[in-house]
Amino acid sequence: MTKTARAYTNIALIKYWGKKNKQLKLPFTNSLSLTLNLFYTDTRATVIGNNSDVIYLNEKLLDDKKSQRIRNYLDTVRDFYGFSDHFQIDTVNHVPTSAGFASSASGFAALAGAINETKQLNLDRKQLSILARNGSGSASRSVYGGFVEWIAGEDNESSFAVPIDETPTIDLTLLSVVINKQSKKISSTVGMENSVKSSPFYPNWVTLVASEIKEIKQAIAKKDVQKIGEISEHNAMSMHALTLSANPSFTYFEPETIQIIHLVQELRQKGIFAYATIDAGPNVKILCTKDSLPKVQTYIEQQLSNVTTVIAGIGSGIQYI
Ligand code: 2P0
Repeated sequence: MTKTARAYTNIALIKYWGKKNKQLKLPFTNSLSLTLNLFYTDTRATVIGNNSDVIYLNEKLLDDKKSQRIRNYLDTVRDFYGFSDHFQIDTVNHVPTSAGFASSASGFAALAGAINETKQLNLDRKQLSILARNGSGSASRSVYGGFVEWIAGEDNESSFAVPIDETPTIDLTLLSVVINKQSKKISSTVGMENSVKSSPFYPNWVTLVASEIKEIKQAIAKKDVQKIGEISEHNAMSMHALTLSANPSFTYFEPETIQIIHLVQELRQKGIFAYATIDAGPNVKILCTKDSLPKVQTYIEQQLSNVTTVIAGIGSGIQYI
């Protein structure tokens, strides 16, 4: 029986925000992430006789509209490797109730792994990262565990993730603070496109990321968690400045997002280790140490009644089970 591919989600400490090539998902800048052990996707691909793909998510058949992005991706993969098979895709997201993470990173990494397994493509992890990137940019990084850098590259073959430290022994834990609110969603794809097109600060972002990537890699090598926290928070806030400075302006922040940013600043003033990072949504992820985690969690839960928190550690790269 063909194996199932398992991939974990990742949180970018230096964000990917903007493509220089939309079709190939080539980013303007490198990005750097930490793979998490909290949220993973299991995916199995079975070759079927049909001339269309059939997609099951969490054991439910997806309709044409919901499965379109995955079916388009499978067309790309067929083109890429020159085979014509169609697949039944069985994919299951394992996530603690509403942990505040998007599923595209773990989802497309697991799907790339499943096709690699079923079609016996024998891809090495660089090729697998390239294949995952074609599904979703951030998926390129979920091929590896621990700290991972996605090299922007210039074309399909030169844009892939590389491991920095797959099993780091470092005192870092992530607290995801989930705001229980349905906010109006601007997808990452659209949000980054609008930022590239219309934020006057976009060229500065490209320059900033180049220097912050260098600095955070030095901090990772030295296990300097404070520096990692400082750079990560600054990079996240700078990414969100690109949405606010787009024309028309938009933001992923909800009132509670700002409240949590303030609480994180208050915690630091009390001498408690806490740094915030935020993706294309209202939830806040807080970098903590072993020592600060319970204090941060208690403080946030005391101050804000309408949020839930979930703890994540460091996760591993793609596995076949
Ligand atoms: C990241 N995000 O580096 C950034 C930070 C969200 C904010 O990668 O268009 O779903 O499929 O390549 O990977 C989310 O964007 O976008 C993302 P596509 P993706 O994690």
